[in-house]
Amino acid sequence: MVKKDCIAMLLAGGEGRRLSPLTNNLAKPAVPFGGEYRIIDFPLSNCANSGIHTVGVLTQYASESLHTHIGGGEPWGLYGSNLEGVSLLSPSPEDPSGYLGTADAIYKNIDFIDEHDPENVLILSGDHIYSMDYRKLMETHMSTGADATISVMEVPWAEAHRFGIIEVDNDSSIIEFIEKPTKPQSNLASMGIYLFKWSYLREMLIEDSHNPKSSHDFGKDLLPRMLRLNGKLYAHSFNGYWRDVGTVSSLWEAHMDLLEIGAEPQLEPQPNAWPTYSRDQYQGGGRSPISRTDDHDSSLSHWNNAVLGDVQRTVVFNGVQVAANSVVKDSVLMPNAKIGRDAYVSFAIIGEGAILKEGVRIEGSKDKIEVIAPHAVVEVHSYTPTS
Ligand code: ADQ
Ligand code: ADP
Repeated sequence: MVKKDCIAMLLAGGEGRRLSPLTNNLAKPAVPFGGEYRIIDFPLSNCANSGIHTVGVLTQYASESLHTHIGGGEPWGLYGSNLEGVSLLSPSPEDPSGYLGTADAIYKNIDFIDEHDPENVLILSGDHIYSMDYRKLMETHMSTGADATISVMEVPWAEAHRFGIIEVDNDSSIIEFIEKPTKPQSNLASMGIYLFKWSYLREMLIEDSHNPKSSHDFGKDLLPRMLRLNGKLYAHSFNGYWRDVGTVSSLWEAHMDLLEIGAEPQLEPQPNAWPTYSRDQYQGGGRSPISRTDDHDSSLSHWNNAVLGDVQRTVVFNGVQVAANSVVKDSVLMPNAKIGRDAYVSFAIIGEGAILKEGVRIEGSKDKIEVIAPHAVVEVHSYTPTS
């Protein structure tokens, strides 16, 4: 067998508590995004576009939602023999503890990776919105001869505490890594996208598995341990659009970015050369790329909608209904959401299939985005805003 340069392992098993109630019955990577996508479409499309044809997807929490969406990998062109395409990797039923942390999820799939015998393993997250050519990360990794290369970018200082924070030397070698520091000393954040030499990662995973004090997480345990042992860790700077959408406000903001003139071309730098694939467009028989409608302060409209009310600065998914005489502003209407007559919605995410009855008023603010759970039925008198 020819040794592969690289396979990808996509972490998609986290509970996504910070996205609750959108993740009550749904894995975070399966949460709808951008009118017709689900979050995981972005890393999967990046793999396909970067020529990475073997992708293991590690699922655990609400795994059925992801398995249904990913299926055999056809929408992304990621299917084929048993050594190519997408493989859905859930914890073995004989393993009652499941995947304890992100590193444990990879550790428990060492056999799967060994079967492919790759030189390098790319570790990805299922909760990021971005377009990225992983081949550029690979170039950095090969040119430094690193054991591990971490993709990094500067984030706003106010957000830095949400990320793994990195300090680098002049030559981009990493000298410090602190997971989610309360007082960040730098705003250079790990994007949670790692490229490892497989022989190196394999050894470190086995060592970590014997450590009873470890939570078996890349950010909390593996990366700091690698630095302590003088591993050769380098940073690769990414300059494009990238957002971690693991919280309600970041998910809302990434949707508003789609509506901003300028952000969209960044997200899809060359729509034809770097398409984002999804199951909906695959089954719907055609691609309707992320697009803006200019009639209403740039809201996004997609097929099968019936929008009669006044909708402004809002991302509208497939199958949405907005009845006459209602107002929706600065919001996200997820698939098949229904807004009744005389309703008023602002700064809110209305979950998939949720129904707002006549006259309901949901009023969030920039600092407090209101969320209506998927499939909730909200009546005028039953709704209390979250405090
Ligand atoms: P977080 O985003 O907080 O930080 P987390 O959400 O826990 O990391 O996990 C990342 C991915 O792994 C998610 O896609 C999640 O679904 C998945 N996952 C979590 N636990 C899992 C498990 N037990 N089994 C399988 N999959 C699991 C991470 C890094 C930070 C970095 C940010 C960037 O730890 O250092 O800055 O990502 O977004
Ligand atoms: P504009 O786009 O100029 O802000 P709108 O007609 O969208 O005008 O809304 C004006 C204000 O009226 C809003 O800020 C809101 O407080 C109120 N409003 C509009 N529609 C409704 C509604 N259906 N129910 C309650 N209040 C509403």
